[in-house]
Amino acid sequence: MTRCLQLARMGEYYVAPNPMVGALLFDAEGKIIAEGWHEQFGGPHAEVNCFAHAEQRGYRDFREMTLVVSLEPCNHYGKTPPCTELILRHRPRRVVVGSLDPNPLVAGLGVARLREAGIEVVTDVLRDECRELNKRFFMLHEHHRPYVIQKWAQTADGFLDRVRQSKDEPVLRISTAVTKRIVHKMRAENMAIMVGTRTALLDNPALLNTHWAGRNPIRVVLDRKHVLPPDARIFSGDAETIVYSDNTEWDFVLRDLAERGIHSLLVEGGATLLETILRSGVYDEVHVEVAPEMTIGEGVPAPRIALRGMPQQIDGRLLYEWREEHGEA
Ligand code: AOF
Ligand code: ZN
Repeated sequence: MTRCLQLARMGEYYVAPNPMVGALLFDAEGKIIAEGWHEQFGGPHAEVNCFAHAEQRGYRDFREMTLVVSLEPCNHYGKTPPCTELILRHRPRRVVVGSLDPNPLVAGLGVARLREAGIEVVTDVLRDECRELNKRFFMLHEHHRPYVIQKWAQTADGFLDRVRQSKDEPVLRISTAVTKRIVHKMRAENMAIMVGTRTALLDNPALLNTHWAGRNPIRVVLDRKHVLPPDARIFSGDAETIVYSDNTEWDFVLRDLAERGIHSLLVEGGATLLETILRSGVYDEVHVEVAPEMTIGEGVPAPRIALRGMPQQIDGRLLYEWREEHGEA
């Protein structure tokens, strides 16, 4: 199963909102004879690629074999046919499953189908690790909202930026070239990225992922008063943009994003939006970058929250990152 988790990760950045899934087959002697993973959204599932790999290598008889897969095999017609049917055609002796699939179209039905057909099924092997790998996918299906990560950078004296009146005054650069890359990695890891009105106006960010593998995130912006100009960079044609103006309540935004199938949201500011979400209590992680030698005396205060845990030190910056366990409305 540890190997399946490694295989699953090969699909990172390319499968969302589907889960990352890895599969392998081992023979009666316990030797791994084939591996596969879910490589791309809409593409074949891990099990399909695994059996295809085995067949490529000349294997035709799977009756003494064990199939290991990090997520319960699906039993529904989605973009691809049910993996349970493929498994029943090949009839391995045993199927070992990491975690059950929270997707209501699958949940428990895949395992039940295999058992009814007389295949031995073992479940919950490294279940916690399998759930952790797909924490975003599980959040969407179990809590009907995206997994939320709040992220900001602040000076040593606790400011996000200088106070600026127009976008002609440049934003304060706190991140370095290296930590900027880490931010783009986070943009690649999450399906959507969100900012408030002032940030969209004053910073005029494009919010794309140009420095890491994978896709651009879907951009989400609040614009209650319809003040964002159509030529704001957030509306550039490079990625989709969702604007909330009539209803900008956090609960509503989360529910709406979930209905659109968005399983993860990175909130990049500004101060008002970050504070609102921190106060709501409905978020999952916080990532804060501190420039330990930069002080500006006055400016836009960073959220007043005690930084937790041991920071990583990267390129002269301190990176704090912690998890919230409550996260529920
Ligand atoms: C698996 N193995 O590798 C994946 C699974 O639209 P489809 O056909 O791609 O189905 C997507 C759903 O199938 C997804 O939400 C999840 O429940 C399951 N994904 N299942 O057995 C895989 N990617
Ligand atoms: Zn499947």
